[in-house]
Amino acid sequence: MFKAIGRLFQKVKDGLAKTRQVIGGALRKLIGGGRTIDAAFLQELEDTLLSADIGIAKTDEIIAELKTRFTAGEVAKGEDLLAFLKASLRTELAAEQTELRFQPSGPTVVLIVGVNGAGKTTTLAKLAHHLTGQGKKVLIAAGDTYRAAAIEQLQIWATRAKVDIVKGEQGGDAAAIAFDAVAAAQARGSDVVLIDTAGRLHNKDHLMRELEKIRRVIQKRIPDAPHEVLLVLDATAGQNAVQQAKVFKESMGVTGLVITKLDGTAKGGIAITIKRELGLTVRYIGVGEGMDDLQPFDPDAYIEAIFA
Ligand SMILES: Nc1nc2c(ncn2[C@@H]2O[C@H](COP(=O)(O)OP(=O)(O)OP(=O)(O)O)[C@@H](O)[C@H]2O)c(=O)[nH]1
Ligand SMILES: [Mg+2]
Repeated sequence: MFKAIGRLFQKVKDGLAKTRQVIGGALRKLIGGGRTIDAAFLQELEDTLLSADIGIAKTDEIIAELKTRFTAGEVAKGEDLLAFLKASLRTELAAEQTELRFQPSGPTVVLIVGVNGAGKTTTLAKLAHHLTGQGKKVLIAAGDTYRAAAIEQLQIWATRAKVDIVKGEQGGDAAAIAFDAVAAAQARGSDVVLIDTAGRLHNKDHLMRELEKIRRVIQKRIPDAPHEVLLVLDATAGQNAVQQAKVFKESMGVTGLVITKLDGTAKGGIAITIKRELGLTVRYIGVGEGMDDLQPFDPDAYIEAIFA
C-alpha cells in the first residue's frame, strides 16, 4: 500500500515536476486545518475550486455531494475529504487515448490550431521532437504565413528537432503550403505531418475560413485527413480557454487538446471543465518552453498534481 503510494508520488514528481500546485496551498490549509465541515468551510472550498477553474457545474456538484456525505457520516475529516475530491475529479477524466492515433499506412496528418500566443508553434516543435524520439519520421509545415517571423521561428525549431520542413513566403497561401507538405510526406514516406497555423488573422471569421480551406485542400491528397486536429490552449487563459474550445470545436472538428503553460499557473482545472462541457480530452500538456517540456496527458498524475 505505502509502496504503491510512493510509486504514485514518484510518478507525479517525475511527470509533473514543473507543474505548480494547481489548487495547492489554499486547499491544503483548508483540509489540513482540522476544521469541521460547516457552511463557512464549504464556502471557502467552493471559492478555491472555482479559482482553479474547476467550473461552476462541477463545483456545485462537489459541494452538494459533500453535504450529503457529511450528513451520512461518510466524510468526517480532512483525509476523507481529500480522497473524495480526488475521486470526484478523477471520474471526469476517464483513461482515453492520449498519444496521436496513427494511420495504418500513409502519413498521419495533424493540424495544430488555436488563438495567437497559445503555444501552437512551440507545441508543434515539442511534438515533432517527442515523435522523433519514438522513431517516427516527422515532417512539419509552416502554415502560419500571416505573422511576421513565424516561418523563421518554425525553421529554427525544425533545425533543433532535426525534422524536415516545408515552408513558403510570408503572406503566401497557407493552404498551398499544407498541400505541398502532405504531398512531400507521401513522396518521402513520412509517418506524420504536423501543420502549424496562424492564430490571428484579420478577424475570427477570416481565421476559420483559412483553417477550413487548409482542411479542404489537404483532403484533395488524403480524403480522410486531417486525422487529428489538436487545439492548443493556454492554461493561464482560464475561462477564456473554455470559450475558445467551444468556437474551435464547432468550426474545426477538434479531436483533442493540448494545454500549455501549466508550469506557470494555478489554473489547471480547465482540463476538467472542458472535458465536462465539451467532451474534449487533453492529449498532451506543455510544462515549459524547451523541447522536452511536453508530456502525454496522465489523468492520475494530473489529479495528484492538483493536490500536490
Ligand atoms: N512557460 C511556458 N511557455 C510556453 C509553453 N508553451 C509555449 N510557451 C511560450 O508561449 C509563447 C507563445 O508560444 P508560440 O508557440 O509562439 O505560440 P503560438 O500559438 O504559435 O503563437 P502565434 O504564432 O502568435 O499564434 C512563447 O514565448 C513560448 O515559448 C509552456 O508550456 N510553458
Ligand atoms: Mg505560432
